[in-house]
Amino acid sequence: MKKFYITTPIYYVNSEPHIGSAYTTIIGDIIARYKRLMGYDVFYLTGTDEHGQKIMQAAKKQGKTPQQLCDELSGKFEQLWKDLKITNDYFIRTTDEDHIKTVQFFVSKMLENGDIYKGKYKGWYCVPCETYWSEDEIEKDENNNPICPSCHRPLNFVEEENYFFRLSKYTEPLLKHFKENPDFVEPEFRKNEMLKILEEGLKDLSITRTTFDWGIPMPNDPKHVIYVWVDALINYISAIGYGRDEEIFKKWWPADLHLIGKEINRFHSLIWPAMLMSVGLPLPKKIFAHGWLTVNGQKISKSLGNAIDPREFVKKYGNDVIRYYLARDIVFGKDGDFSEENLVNRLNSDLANDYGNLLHRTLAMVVKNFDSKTPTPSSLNDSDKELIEKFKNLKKEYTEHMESYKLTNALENVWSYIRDVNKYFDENKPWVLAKEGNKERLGTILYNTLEAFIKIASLLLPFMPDSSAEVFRRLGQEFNPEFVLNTEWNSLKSGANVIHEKPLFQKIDIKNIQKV
Ligand code: ME8
Repeated sequence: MKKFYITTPIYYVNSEPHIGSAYTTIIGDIIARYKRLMGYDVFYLTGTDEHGQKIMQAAKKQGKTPQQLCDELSGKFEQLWKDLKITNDYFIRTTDEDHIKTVQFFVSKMLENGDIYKGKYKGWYCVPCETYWSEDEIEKDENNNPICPSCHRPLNFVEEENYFFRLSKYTEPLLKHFKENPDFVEPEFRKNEMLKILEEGLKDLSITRTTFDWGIPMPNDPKHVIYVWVDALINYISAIGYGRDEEIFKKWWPADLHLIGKEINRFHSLIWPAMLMSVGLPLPKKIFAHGWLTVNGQKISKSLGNAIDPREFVKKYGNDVIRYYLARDIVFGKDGDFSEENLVNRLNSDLANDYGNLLHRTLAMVVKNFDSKTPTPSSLNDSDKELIEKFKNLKKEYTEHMESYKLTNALENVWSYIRDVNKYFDENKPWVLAKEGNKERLGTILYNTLEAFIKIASLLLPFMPDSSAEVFRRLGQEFNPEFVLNTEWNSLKSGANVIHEKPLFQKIDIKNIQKV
């Protein structure tokens, strides 16, 4: 069986999860479910990043110990993913005993390989980003104070004796890897940003701190704690048993896809691969850096009060609607705006109108004319054959787009087909055939429409698992991956009992909604 190992970033537990963290985790879930549908053995990993100065400061502010804060918030992330029906196979916490040991094991190997040396760090540090910045990288605010070039918040000056990783040594090997593996980092414009940094040459990286202690002790010198990013990146291999269970580790590593936001690309595409080269491990196959969401045009931030809890949306619209909207409206890879109004428009036009309504009409006719039993098709005419042919094209286009993570395009393909099925239904006028008593032709049209639905619901299963399950139930079918793996037009059993209930999706009048 082919394997697929996919990861999300592990989220900081200094604040509650919001729609941004949910975005990556939902997209990861769509890809994981798609791969399972295609017959892969999938391992989907997510978790929480719990060490470092940022968490320590957040705990202090709330009068808690860092461990208390981590336990509380990590639990909230884990619960949210359950509520959102995320199918992660494991949830890693960097305060797990196994992870701590693995990080020390990994860093010991880097030490043994001569890639770590002691030096003095003098420079800038951004606590919210947990990132070091050199003098030539920083920006200044209107009062000439240094600010972070990534998050634009004030920087701290750090002067400490630290251990350094010889990152500079890996500039050339990384350049070679990028050239030999042109799809290593996607999208292409993000890869080019990384190539630019590589071409300028990497600088050695400070990988320990001594001025606080909320971290994993350096194995050879426990006064130092390991830099939170080094600790965090190792999660991708500690979760699958690196240094503990060779068999499991070999089964899953290298990762097939690290899914991340664009702001942490440098860590994943340059520092992490260099760390892996240092200990002699293969590199992940792909890093995909997606864009950032704004909410109604504004940056997501606690101070703006728009760090919305995804649960509120799910309560109001349902899980599938949020998933569909995020994958359909936010072009994967680009920045995008989360707007409740656009979400309602998608719900009304794509889901209620194009998709749910046709199923509703078809099932009503099966109930009325065939005693709620799936009819038996008879000979096919040109319009039937065209519908079948179009499905074969859809399957091909959908798969190509899903394999290259063009999720928006894959959904556009499915909706173009849904509109074709609507057209097929309307042009064949089954209501006229019913009136004329032409059961043979009527049965064929209804069968073909339902068969199209079982295939559409299967292709939509990764995006909208609940409504797809509902379509199978209403068509009296147990889900079977063959519905889509096989392009033959005979998935539906004639005579199966169908169920006609309220439409799958209810339209909402945007004027009447109280915005979340
Ligand atoms: O960076 N739009 O954790 P983090 C889209 N612990 N995605 C967003 C987003 C937004 N507005 N806001 C957050 C860290 N994200 C580190 C990672 S990995 C070894 C360590 C998503 O809690 C996006 O995936 O700040 C981004 O990369 C991630 O959350 C950052 O989460």
